[in-house]
Amino acid sequence: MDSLELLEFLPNPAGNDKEGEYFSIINNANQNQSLAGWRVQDASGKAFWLWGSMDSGEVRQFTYQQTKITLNNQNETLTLFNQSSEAVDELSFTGTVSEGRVIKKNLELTPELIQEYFDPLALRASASDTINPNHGTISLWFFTSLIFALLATIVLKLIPKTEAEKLQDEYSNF
Ligand SMILES: [Ca+2]
Repeated sequence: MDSLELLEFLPNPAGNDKEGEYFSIINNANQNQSLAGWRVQDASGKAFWLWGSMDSGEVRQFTYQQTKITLNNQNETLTLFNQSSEAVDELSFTGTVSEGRVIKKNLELTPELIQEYFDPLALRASASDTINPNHGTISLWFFTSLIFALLATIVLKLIPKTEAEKLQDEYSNF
């Protein structure tokens, strides 16, 4: 089983993109993993070959200074290939990413969800100079909204029907 995974990347850092862009990789195996022959490729096909090895649980960050891979602020995909050139992991986003937003997998965002939530959030962040982009807060806001929506759905289903609604149901059967 392949043990390395793309953990996150920052395509649009505050300030100079070339100084702040990075992606990071985690070794999820319970043992040391050699990186020889592994590579990360961006949407344009530019590759960065990894080297050395990573301990179990270790996270390693690769900056633009090392990789020379320019991460797109729009529609970027990073793919991790193992030593057999098999694509073992992928991390991507569509649309325009707001400044400071870290792309991660843990919210399991589908392309549809990203389009629905990502672009409005980008607009919201750029609409006011006083807003300091904070991806942690935005993620929390997003997550809280999801939980409230879920709870609301559950509660509505649990509320017993009133007599009026029952009559209405019977009436609609005729
Ligand atoms: Ca960029």
